[in-house]
Amino acid sequence: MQYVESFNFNYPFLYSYRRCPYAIRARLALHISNINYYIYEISLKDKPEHMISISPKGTVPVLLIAESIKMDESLEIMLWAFQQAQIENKLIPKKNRKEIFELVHTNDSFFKENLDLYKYAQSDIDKNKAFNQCMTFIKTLDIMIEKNNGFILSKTLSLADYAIFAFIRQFINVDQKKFKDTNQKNIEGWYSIIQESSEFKYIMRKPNLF
Ligand SMILES: N[C@@H](CCC(=O)N[C@@H](CS)C(=O)NCC(=O)O)C(=O)O
Repeated sequence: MQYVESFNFNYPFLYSYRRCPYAIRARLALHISNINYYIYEISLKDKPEHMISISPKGTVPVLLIAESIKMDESLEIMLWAFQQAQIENKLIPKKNRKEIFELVHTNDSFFKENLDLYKYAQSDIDKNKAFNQCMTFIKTLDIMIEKNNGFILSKTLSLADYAIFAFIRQFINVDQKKFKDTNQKNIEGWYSIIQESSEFKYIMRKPNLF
């Protein structure tokens, strides 16, 4: 997969924001599905009029396909990409489907809400409370990774790993030492495998370096 150098409706067009965890999961899915696409890095403070006109809720990622089909939910983009590459059965095995979507839902609701509380807490009490709430989800993942020998649901990556990773990354980066002190060895190993992967490095390249 490559980022397309200049705008061209022959390729899907992605409005993105480099550090946004939703945009990261969409870019990871497009990348591992070998889809070439044009990427437009937005400023959250000055969103393109065209993006708002096609998706008034104003969030990224937004993927446009062939001028007319729009997807403005990161999970929808992931599923579309996996279907194009015919890798849905590998990344969303039937036997784990329910569990995968339940975990991603917990990530996107409970974990994300507490992550925001943790990031923006006004007092140490609030910060610690939110941290501990986040840790309940992290500990669940840690146990699953240990049980499944490497990734959340099996020995290989699934949609759950790709969809959840960037949120855990944000959590760890709020205070790396505080996280390290909790000694979640399995999550640490899982995190470094994805963080160090060529796929993740590629999709995190700064747009002006493409
Ligand atoms: N449910 C959406 C959520 C996307 C989302 O909230 N993205 C954030 C950036 S991380 C955003 O664009 N926020 C709009 C803003 O900050 O103005 C998805 O999964 O794509």
